Amino acid sequence: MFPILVFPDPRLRNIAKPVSDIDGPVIDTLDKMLATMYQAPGIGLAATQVNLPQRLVVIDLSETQDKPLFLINPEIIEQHGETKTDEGCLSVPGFYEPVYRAAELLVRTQNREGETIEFEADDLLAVCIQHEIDHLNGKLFVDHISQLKRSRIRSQLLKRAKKAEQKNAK
Ligand code: QAP
Ligand code: CO
Repeated sequence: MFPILVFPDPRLRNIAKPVSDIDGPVIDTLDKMLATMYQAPGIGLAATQVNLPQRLVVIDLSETQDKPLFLINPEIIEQHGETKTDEGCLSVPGFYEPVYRAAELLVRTQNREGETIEFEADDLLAVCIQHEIDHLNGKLFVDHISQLKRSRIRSQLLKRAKKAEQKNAK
């Protein structure tokens, strides 16, 4: 399992680099990311969140944690409409805020087998893909909400981190 970075950790601002070879080490990273996400539990995790600046995403929207999607170098090539969803993030634990996103996407990505595929996404999957690609670009859902809400979330998470640190020092 990987430790997950928490906002406002500056490493969440790293821009991830394209993955050139989909080989054993990349598959191992994807599997470890999936285990980290399932354990949390969450529905989406980008490599940036575990301090790996590579363009890798895992998503599983199923309740049974048995329908994983692996996205390598994902790109949105078309987007349509608008939708508003309450979003959360494993890197912003305990906070949920509404975010506007495109409602429908055409996505191009490589899969675990290294094939380039295209597919359409809507509903929660479309929202999740936009949220995860944001991570690869150093962006967080809190960048889409008001500055006031973002700064409140930042102070609360810093306060929580300091309390945890004090506890660990005892
Ligand atoms: C991104 O988020 C997402 O605050 C994935 O205490 C979320 O898996 C896309 C989580 C919503 C679209 C809609 C959050 C777990 C998990 C928390 C997640 C928490 C524990 C978030
Ligand atoms: Co997130």
